[in-house]
Amino acid sequence: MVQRKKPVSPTPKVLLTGFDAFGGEALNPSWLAVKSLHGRQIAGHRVVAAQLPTVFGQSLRELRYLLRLHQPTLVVCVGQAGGRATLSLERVAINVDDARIPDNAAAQPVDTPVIHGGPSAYFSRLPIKTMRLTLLAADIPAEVSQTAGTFVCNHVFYGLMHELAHQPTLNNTRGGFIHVPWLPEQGQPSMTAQMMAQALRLCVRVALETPQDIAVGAGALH
Ligand code: PCA
Repeated sequence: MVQRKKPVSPTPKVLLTGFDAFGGEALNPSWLAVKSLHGRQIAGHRVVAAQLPTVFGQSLRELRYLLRLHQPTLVVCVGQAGGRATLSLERVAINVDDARIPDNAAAQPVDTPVIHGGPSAYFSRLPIKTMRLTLLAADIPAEVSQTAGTFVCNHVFYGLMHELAHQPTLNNTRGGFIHVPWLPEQGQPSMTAQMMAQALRLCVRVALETPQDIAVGAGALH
């Protein structure tokens, strides 16, 4: 009798993205942090890390390509928020591009929608309250943020959530956005690269293992 091999189902994937340096800075901690997790296994999933350009439009085209290519079960896009002291678990993406500085292709859109005809906003699909409590319990400063700004990070966050809402193959994919502070060498306030990587690892695990977020106030103590 011919022995048929059982089809091997591929390891499910987590897609993490970071950005290239922008605004005249030499590096972007979001990329360094996600890159350090590339290839790791977390809760039975394999992490794929990719860099997006800090460019309106192009960043979203590359993200859409990555989503089609990897069909991840979880997507966490990460960006730098210089001046913030804690890890920011973003709650909401808005349908506005309004750039304070030019992007890396010298574009500076003002008051334009990310997606014409799209809803005003999307909420994160990540369990941000559970993530925050988990991070605080690990002595990592973290907060729920009510705005991801109106630059390329919000643009990518909004585009991600729009894609998850409209692509039937991504209907069950969870996704959202996290901002990280500067690294110590960029300025203050800051967080070390090691702490950022640990924080993202914990966030990925929580997102994979927490089907339903807990309803606690954004300022609740752990
Ligand atoms: N931070 C910028 C864009 C790229 C990044 O890392 C932002 O917060 O929009």
